[in-house]
Amino acid sequence: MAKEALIVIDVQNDFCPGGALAVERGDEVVPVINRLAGRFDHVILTQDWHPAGHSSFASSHPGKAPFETFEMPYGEQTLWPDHCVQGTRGAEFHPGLEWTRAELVIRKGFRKAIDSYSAFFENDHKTPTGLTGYLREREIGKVTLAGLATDFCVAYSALDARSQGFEATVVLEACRAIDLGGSLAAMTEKMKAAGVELV
Ligand code: VGL
Ligand code: ZN
Repeated sequence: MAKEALIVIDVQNDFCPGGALAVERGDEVVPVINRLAGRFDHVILTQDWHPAGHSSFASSHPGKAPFETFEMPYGEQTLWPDHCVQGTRGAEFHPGLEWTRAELVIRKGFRKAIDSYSAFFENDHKTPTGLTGYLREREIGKVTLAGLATDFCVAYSALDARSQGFEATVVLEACRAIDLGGSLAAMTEKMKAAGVELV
C-alpha cells in the first residue's frame, strides 16, 4: 500500500492572530494539527519564506494597497501585506506547533519575482519546489493536508497534489481560510472537482 504523509502548510506566526497577514482564528489549527501529526509516520512542513521587497508585497508596487491585484508576467497576483520575511519572527512556525518529527521543510516564495502558494509549484505553475520528486523517491502516494490558509496555500497544494498523481485529503477542521472575495467557496469547488477528499 502507498505510504502516506501529512503536509502541514504555513503554520507561521504571520498567519496567526497578531501576525502581518493574520488568518482569523488561524492559531486554532495548532492543537488539532499536533494531534493529527501523531497518526502519521511521515510529516512534512511548508514555510512561506519571502525575501524583503518580495513582488507579492503591495509595498513593492507604488500606489497599490494590500489585497488589490497586480498583473505579473505569469498572470494575476493578489498583493499582500509584507509577511513571512526570511529570518523574522513572523516567518517562524507558531511556537505551539510540534514540528520536531517533521522529516522535511519545504520553503517557498523565496524567488523575488514569483509568489508561491502551492507546496509543489510556484505561481507560474511551472517552477517546481522539488516536492513531487521527494514524495516519489520516498514512495509516498497519498498526502493529507492541513494548515493555513484553506483557500490559498492549502487549496493550491491539494490541487497540485492531484495533478501530480497523488491522492489528496484536506482536513478542514485543521485549516482556516482568508476568504477574499468568495475565494473559499471557489477553491472548495475546485478541490472537489479535482478529486480532493474534504473531511
Ligand atoms: C499564503 C498568501 C500569501 C498562504 C501565503 O499561506 O495561504 N497566502 N502567502
Ligand atoms: Zn506569502
